[in-house]
Amino acid sequence: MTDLWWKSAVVYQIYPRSFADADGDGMGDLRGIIAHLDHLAELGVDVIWLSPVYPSPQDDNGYDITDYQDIEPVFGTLEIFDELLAGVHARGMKLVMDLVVNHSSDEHPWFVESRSSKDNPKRDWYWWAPAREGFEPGTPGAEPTNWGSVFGGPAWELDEKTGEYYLHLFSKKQPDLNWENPEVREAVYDMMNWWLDRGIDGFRMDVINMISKVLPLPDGRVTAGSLYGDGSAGFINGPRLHEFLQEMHAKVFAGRDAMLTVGEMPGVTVDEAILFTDPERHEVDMVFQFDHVWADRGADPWLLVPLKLTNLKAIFNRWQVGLAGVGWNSLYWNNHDQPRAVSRYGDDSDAYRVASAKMLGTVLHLHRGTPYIYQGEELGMTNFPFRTIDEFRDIEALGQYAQAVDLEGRSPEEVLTVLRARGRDNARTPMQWTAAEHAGFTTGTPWLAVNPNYPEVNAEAARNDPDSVFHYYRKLIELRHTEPAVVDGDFTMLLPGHEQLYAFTRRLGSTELLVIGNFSGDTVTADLDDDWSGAELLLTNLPTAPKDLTLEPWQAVIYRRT
Ligand code: TEU
Repeated sequence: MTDLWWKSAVVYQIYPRSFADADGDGMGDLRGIIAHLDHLAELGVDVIWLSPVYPSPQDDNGYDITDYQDIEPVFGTLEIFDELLAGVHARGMKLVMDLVVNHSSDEHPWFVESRSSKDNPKRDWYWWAPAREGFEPGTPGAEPTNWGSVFGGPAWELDEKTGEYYLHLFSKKQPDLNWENPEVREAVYDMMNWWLDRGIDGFRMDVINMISKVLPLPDGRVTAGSLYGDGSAGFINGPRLHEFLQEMHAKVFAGRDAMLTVGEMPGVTVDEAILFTDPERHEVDMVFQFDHVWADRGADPWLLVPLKLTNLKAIFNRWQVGLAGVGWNSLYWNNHDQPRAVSRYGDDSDAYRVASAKMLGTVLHLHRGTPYIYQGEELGMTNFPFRTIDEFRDIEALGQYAQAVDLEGRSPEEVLTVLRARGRDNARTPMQWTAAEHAGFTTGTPWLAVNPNYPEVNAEAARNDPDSVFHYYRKLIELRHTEPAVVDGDFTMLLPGHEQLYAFTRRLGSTELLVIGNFSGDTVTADLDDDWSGAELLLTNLPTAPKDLTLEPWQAVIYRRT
């Protein structure tokens, strides 16, 4: 069992660029993180996941790496990293690094060599292909497949020098590594071992379900109105993925204790996730699935689909039931790629921001799985009031906007409406520490504007206020550490057809927990078959306990009976 320590753990994600700036250059850094470790220790989290801090031209804020075994100078040095690691361990926490090995930066020496000539020994470390038969390189439609890249434009870039194209599922500065080549895999495993030997406690694996591609690379389906084909069937959950993950496990994790591995897997299904997370198969401990964060997106990417609570509940229920016997869930509302949870799923108005942020935390943390908190979520940080496209910095927002507006003829306003609601920069505005200038994030000019609500929404204010989101999250984390039913209890969804209430039970032996969250601004009564009148109220997010399961707007409750 010790092996599965992460079942009772809570993970906190740091996006280093936006967390805390110690040297005044406007960009977060490792010394900034060191200075705030007590904030995390007080919150009570067990693990810190650090988004990439490796040397990088920062085309995709560090998800484009030029050296896997060093620290980006803007963030610090390896010595400062060791200090950070020691500081984390000294507080009884663990540190998990981001592993970005579906692609590297185009400035990585591996790719520089690979592109230098067709017969370079590293040529085959990346995906190179000639123009489509019958096409001149560089002419429209000459790309080896019709795939679009995630950040807009085609997934292939012509390299003039050798006249061939290279594949990049993300930006053209993020060429895909060729995992078919055993030398690539060995180089990655060596690098992982080097970090683990240095003392880190595991990895969050970026788009790890894209490393195996279907051969030969197939064209994707083109939908009306879009310029490119959807190549996902050619690279999501590819034919050798399980083999690669098992090999990685054998060469890196086998024999190491108390590690945590989580695979980020856009498009993963429940059935596949059972296989990935079955401990007997030695692949990964848990995966990030995307079903709930894709629930407000339809076939047309530039139309917002209103979120229905019944849909959200059906998704979570499917994952809870599916991974009940074998496997394990990771639980998250947001991260550095998603808008702020309270703005998306709650109500970020003055009246309900605090209540709804706490309600969302309650519902998420009481599911079966390992909860992930994204920096600032514990303060109830909100989306940024973006007005124009110039205010965005994210390569995804800018690239998708350019494709949609300049090439596909969408109206700027329709595209901006979606970016305001869903753009990744919502999550990337600086962490709000104090009511001082720039929210205490930096003494310089922040690389991305601070949310104007920082005088009210900040860590200092939250720590001083016993009724803050921060202290409520502290209690939720403590509950996971003290109540075994939160960790191991069976999950049963209640009221699946209710559009306002999210209700479920967790049962372990003779202990039963009832969790209800009101996802609305109305007062609503939960009509349950069961009588919970004698149960103990463990936690609620409002000053008053509900009577007869009648919940105030955005109220959440946890009852316990034995
Ligand atoms: O994200 C993977 C991913 O699927 C994203 O495209 C995400 O779904 C999308 O941006 C949501 O709008 C990972 C990282 O988390 C992300 O920050 C990187 O940009 C991406 O991989 C490439 O490394």
